[in-house]
Amino acid sequence: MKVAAIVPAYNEEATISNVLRTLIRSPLVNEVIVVSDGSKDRTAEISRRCGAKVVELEENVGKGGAMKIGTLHTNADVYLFIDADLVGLKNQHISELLEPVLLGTAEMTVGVFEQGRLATDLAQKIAPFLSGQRAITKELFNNIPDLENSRFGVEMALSRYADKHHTSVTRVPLFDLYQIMKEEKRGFFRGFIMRIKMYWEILRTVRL
Ligand SMILES: Nc1nc2c(ncn2[C@@H]2O[C@H](COP(=O)(O)OP(=O)(O)OP(=O)(O)O)[C@@H](O)[C@H]2O)c(=O)[nH]1
Ligand SMILES: [Mg+2]
Repeated sequence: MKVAAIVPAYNEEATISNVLRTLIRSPLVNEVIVVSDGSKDRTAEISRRCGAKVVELEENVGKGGAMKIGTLHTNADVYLFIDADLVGLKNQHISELLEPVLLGTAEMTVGVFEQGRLATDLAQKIAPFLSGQRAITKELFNNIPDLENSRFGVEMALSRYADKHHTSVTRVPLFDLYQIMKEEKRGFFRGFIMRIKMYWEILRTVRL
C-alpha cells in the first residue's frame, strides 16, 4: 500500500522544515505533499528545498480544501495528514499513526496529543478528536462529502462521518509532540481572532 503524507500549510515557515524532514525520512511514507494554502511567507520555497512535492494555491481555500487538493495530487492508497506547525515530530509518531491503517485494523487513526503545551489548548481538551494528525484510507476519505468547503470543520466532518457510519477508528496517543498555538504564531490579538473564526468554522460543520 502506498502512503502519501499530506501537509496543509498556511504561513508555517518557522516549523515546516522539521516536520517535512521527519516525514521524508520515514520508511512508511512514500510521498510527501505540501499544500501551501495561499501562504504569503516562505512556506512553499522551504518545502521545495526540503524535497517535498509542493502544491501552491494562489488563494487561501481553508484547511479542508487544502487537504482535499493534496489528495488529488497522488495515487496513494492511504493518506497521512500532518499539521505544519508541529514541534517534536518523530518517526515513531508516524508509524503509530499509520500502522493500524496499514494492517487493516482501522480505516482511520486520530492522533491525540498526550503531553506538552497543547494540554492548555481549549480545543484539544474539549474535543480531542479534532486533531489534524491522522491516517485514513483513500476510500473512506473520498466517501466524505463537502470536505473542500469545510475549512477548519474538516476534522469534525471526518470524525462525524466515521461515527455515523460505524467506521473503525483508532485513537493514537502522541507523546512529546506539541504545536505552536495561533496566539504564539500570529501574535495574541490576531491569533485570538483567528481562533474565534476557527471555532465558528468547526461549529458550522456540526450544523451541516
Ligand atoms: N490557520 C489556517 N491554517 C491552515 C489553513 N489552511 C491550512 N492550514 C494549516 O492547517 C494546520 C492547522 O492549522 P492551525 O491554525 O495550526 O490550527 P490548529 O492547530 O487546529 O489550532 P491551534 O493550535 O489552536 O492554533 C496548519 O498546518 C496550518 O498551516 C488556513 O486557511 N488557515
Ligand atoms: Mg496548529
